[in-house]
Amino acid sequence: MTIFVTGGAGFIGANFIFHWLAAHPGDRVVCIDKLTYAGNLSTLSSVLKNPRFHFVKADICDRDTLDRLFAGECPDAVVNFAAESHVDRSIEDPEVFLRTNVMGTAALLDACRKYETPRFHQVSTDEVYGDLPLDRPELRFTETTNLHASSPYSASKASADLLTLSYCRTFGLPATVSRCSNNYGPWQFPEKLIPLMIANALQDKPLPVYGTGKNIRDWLYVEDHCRAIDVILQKGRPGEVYNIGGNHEMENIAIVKRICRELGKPESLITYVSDRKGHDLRYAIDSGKLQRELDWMPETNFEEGIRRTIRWYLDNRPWWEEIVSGEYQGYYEKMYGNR
Ligand code: NAD
Ligand code: TDX
Repeated sequence: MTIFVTGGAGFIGANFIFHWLAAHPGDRVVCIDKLTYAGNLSTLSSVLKNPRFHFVKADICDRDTLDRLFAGECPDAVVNFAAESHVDRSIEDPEVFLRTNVMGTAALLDACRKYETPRFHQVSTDEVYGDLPLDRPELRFTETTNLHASSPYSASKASADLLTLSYCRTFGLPATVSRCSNNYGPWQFPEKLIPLMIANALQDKPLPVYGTGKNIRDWLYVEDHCRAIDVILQKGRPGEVYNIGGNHEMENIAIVKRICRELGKPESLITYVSDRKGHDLRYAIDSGKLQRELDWMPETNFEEGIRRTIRWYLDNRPWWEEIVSGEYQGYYEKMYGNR
């Protein structure tokens, strides 16, 4: 079969492409990516010559190009990873989040409708549920928790989820949605917490922790997320939402200290900076439905995953050094210069 993977030059999409090509030796993967600041073709260099892989530089909002691609390839499934994905950027400038995350998803859904694509999967996030208080550890998000987005990013993702489910109900498009907790692992852009702290620590730069550092995230190794999407594509029921989580909650400050310890760097590098606006306190995912119905479990525990991730950033310095020395430097100055 042929599967379209949008946003495959980004962090999770690229890991998903590696997973799919290895796990499904009979399948073709077509990656559609606009190569924004977050997309990096060098990430895909190991598969660019694979005859079962094809890369197309295109914007998911470009309906004419989508029409051509769908007509030419008739995909058996579409997995939509393409998105503006960084909360801090959405606070600076929400518009592109609405364009890509909402209008782009709508364009893909219309193409799937027109070409009767047998399966569409929307990759979403636990952030659509808003946050949980820090003093109620027993609470967790289930698939029936109300949507309560806090940032323009999460509001745009919630809109895309609703659109996807509406196309299933109204037009009978066989679509599923997954909402995952925070991912970490190889190839993550160093604007996100874990790779940013690793890259800064390796350069002996300050480690900027927002607010008190007591905000909690639930961490999942990226390969486990990819396996979850794989089982949802194979066995998930159209019209359903599936939560995906690592069952590993940690305070941000504990993560940063863990990275210092692993790299042998002093905790004196940690610098508390002003908080993110509207900063969500705690995310915690109940992924019982996915475990019960589709027999999925996370396989990589945090200790193993973080060691593997740190090792990867040590072994792949040119990949992230090129990013932190280029255009991204302007972003870093803007976001952290006077914080
Ligand atoms: P990323 O920012 O690393 O990658 C996004 C990719 O999408 C990039 O390659 C970029 O070039 C591409 N893209 C952006 N706009 C595009 C457009 N208009 N047309 C085509 N391509 C476009 O993001 P990520 O962390 O890999 O996240 C992937 C998906 O998973 C997103 O939808 C995100 O909301 C979701 N998600 C991420 C996490 C996480 O922890 N990173 C957790 C849950 C869900
Ligand atoms: O420099 C930093 N200092 C800091 O304290 C950065 C970049 C982050 N943080 C904090 C903010 C959050 O509480 O760390 C936590 C994690 O931040 P991010 O890596 O920006 O992730 P988050 O905002 O939790 O969102 C992520 O998970 C859900 C992804 O970026 C989203 O795409 C996904 O949907």
